[in-house]
Amino acid sequence: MDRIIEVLRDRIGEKRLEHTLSVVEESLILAKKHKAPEEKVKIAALLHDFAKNITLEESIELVNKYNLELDDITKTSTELIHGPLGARMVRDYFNIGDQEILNAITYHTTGKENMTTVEKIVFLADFIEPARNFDGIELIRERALENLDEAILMALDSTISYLINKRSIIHVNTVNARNYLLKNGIGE
Ligand code: DGI
Ligand code: FE
Ligand code: FE
Repeated sequence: MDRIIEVLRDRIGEKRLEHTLSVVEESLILAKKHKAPEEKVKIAALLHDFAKNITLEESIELVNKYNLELDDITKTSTELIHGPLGARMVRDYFNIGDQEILNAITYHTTGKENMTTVEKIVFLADFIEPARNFDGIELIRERALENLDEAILMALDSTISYLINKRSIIHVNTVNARNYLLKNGIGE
């Protein structure tokens, strides 16, 4: 853990490390509440923004170096690249092979259809960690303790509204994540 934190401090800087540690803390609260494997959640949360402070140009170089196959929308945005690229990088840096951890990192920004509890928790913890502040966040924080799906739906609605207001492209995974919850009912 200490070694990972030192590598992280070096890569993403002190401020992003603070955010990361808040996400770890938040995700452990959610893991306890929803009976998810705490060690997995912790590792995924700790590494979720590993590829965050990388320029688009350098990100694309790394994507090519790792032969990562990404769709065209993802490749045009550092916001969308850093999840999948980060997952590939931590496989390399820390020899992490657990697919659920890697998926939680890959999809932490957009979400996806049919997420596991670990994936849901990392997605939400990133969204509601204490330093985040936007309209409606308190309600999402409360719901996250009771019903992960409901809280994720609220988070996705908020992100989609934000993206529409900015006239940004909405990634298909973001839409699929939301449609899946609406189609399949709000579970636990
Ligand atoms: O990396 P963080 O800042 O901690 O948080 P994050 O990985 O959730 O990234 C949030 C950013 O990603 C936020 O500015 C909104 C953006 N984003 C989320 N979903 C989509 C998206 N951007 C686009 N273009 N399309 C999406 O579907
Ligand atoms: Fe992120
Ligand atoms: Fe984050």
